[in-house]
Amino acid sequence: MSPITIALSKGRIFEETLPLLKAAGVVPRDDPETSRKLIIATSRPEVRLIIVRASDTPTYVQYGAADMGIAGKDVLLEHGGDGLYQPLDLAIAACRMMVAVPQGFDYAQAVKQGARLRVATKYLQTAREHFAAKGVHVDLIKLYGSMELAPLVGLADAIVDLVSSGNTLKANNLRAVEEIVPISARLIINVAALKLKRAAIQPLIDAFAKAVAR
Ligand code: PRT
Ligand code: MG
Repeated sequence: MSPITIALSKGRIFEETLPLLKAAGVVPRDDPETSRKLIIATSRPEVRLIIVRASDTPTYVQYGAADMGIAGKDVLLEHGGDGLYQPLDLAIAACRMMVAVPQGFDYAQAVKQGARLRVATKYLQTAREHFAAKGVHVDLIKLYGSMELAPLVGLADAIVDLVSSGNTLKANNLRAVEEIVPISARLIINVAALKLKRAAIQPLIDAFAKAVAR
């Protein structure tokens, strides 16, 4: 069997992928939360995992450093998807990408008046497209995390961020005013690897698909 490398980020993607891997007969030999290893062997000698930053997963797969990987739709929208085959919505790590503002800010009114909004986000591409499609004028400010802080200290009028329980917004006196896109994690496959290693990759896709459908 051809060796197969799967790129995953630790945290929720890794945890929620474990049952899918198990359904494919793949059990990691180490836990990335406790081990410092970035390459993890599995119960199947031809399958190994590499642990990457969530936003780097598509890059490893695009260049073939990993044959396949699991990445959030948010990350894929920013990446663009070049060189990636995306056969499966895994329905894990689900959340929504939303526009949020401070409790006291009248977003609908600001939009109606054609105000120019300062929006802080990690998701420049997706935010740019969203506001352009709505005809809302925005100055986007790139942040790498903790977007919720930006409106509280006057850096921005609004943020674009992921929301799952809504607790983070609530704890910071923010409210979601608009959904941009529902998010979940997708299986991504290097297009060339799919052709060259189909015999090894297809059974993994099939096992994941079966586990997702259950
Ligand atoms: O943490 P790091 O900076 O390394 O990278 P990352 O934040 O991109 O990775 P990680 O592991 O946190 O997230 C991986 C993927 O999980 C993301 O790309 C999403 O596709 C998905 N996901 C699902 C989420 C959430 N739910 C989520 N709630 N990613 C982040 N969040 C954050 C959100 O940004 C906000 O700060 O959780 C906070 C909101 O959560 P609630 O429950 O308070 O609403
Ligand atoms: Mg995170």
